[in-house]
Amino acid sequence: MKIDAIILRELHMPLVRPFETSFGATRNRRVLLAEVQSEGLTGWGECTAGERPFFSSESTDTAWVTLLQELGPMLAAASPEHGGECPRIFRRVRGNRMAKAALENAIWDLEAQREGMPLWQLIGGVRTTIPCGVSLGIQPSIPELLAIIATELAAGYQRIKLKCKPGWDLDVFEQVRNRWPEILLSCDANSAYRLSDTDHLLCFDAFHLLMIEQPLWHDDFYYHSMLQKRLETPICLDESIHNRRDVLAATEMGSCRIINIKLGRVGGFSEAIAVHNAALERGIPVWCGGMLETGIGRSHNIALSSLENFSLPGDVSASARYWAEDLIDPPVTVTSAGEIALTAAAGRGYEVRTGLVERLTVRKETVRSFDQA
Ligand code: OSB
Ligand code: MG
Repeated sequence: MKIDAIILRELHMPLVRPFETSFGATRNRRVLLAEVQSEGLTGWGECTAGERPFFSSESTDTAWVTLLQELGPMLAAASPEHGGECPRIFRRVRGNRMAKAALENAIWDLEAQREGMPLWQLIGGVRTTIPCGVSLGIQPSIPELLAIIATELAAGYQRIKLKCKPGWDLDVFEQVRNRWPEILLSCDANSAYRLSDTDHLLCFDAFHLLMIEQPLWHDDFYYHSMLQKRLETPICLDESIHNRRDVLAATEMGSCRIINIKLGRVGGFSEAIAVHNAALERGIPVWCGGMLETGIGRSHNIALSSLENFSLPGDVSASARYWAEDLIDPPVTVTSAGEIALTAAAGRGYEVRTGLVERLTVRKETVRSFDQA
């Protein structure tokens, strides 16, 4: 398909409540969207880079420059027929996976629209509903956290994930487990611990967590494998997994028993599917992570979650948990059974509210293709 225009936008959107992890708090999102126009259709992608390079080395600003100067012109010159061609188109650019994913996912969205089929079916999805959990940030106090958990369980969510760090872990798990002995409960440290914390981490086993996500270094497999040997609780890797080869390394070394897949972290649908398939072949269950996306990134996460091996509840939840007004129509809703239903609509399955997008845009630039440059 001929690429007629690639438009980058930065939108400012306040979260309905701040989200705090072991690496910091987010109140206002600087959202980077890619709009790819082709033959009368528009595909949308969202870059999941954070405002600061604290989760990964990318940030809103690094992704903006990379998209505008490198990836955008490469895509404009390529006329891809399929989203799956994007990794080859971008191959000379190292890393910058969240920036790449914004464009690649927009091409998959376009391709699904062109084929008149739902994006989730185009990628080979088989689930018609996906199980949902919530990721709860570090709170000012344990009673405040307990009140939020009660609300989310009443809404139907199937799994509660608690952000943790030294000083916000064992006491929290104990009080949550005292009140809810049976719920699916997990935690996510975002690399807040070191191997020297092993004795402390072994105490997590008492709370029968479904998993502990990324306890150690963001770029590590080896020390996680040493920890997993001693820990009963399954380790789930998030930050460490960037591609299919990482799945092979992590599973061969025994670094984890579960994998979190994020479209941005692995560079888009092609690699996310490859990671999914590699995990499936090795008997490793996966689930879809979240990066505080707007409805655009969320719609892509929903499509991804329809693949066979997404057997555990993900961090993909309702629009209203993040935004007063989401960028899509209808907003994402979750049933009282804690599920999101896939729809039969072509493409991403949710209309983009272009008027609202325009109103929230603070920066907008059109990619200049190489032949114009
Ligand atoms: O580690 O999964 C993470 C948010 C920002 C950065 C990293 C993570 C998260 C979340 C939020 O856990 C998931 C969501 O609700 O979108
Ligand atoms: Mg995580």
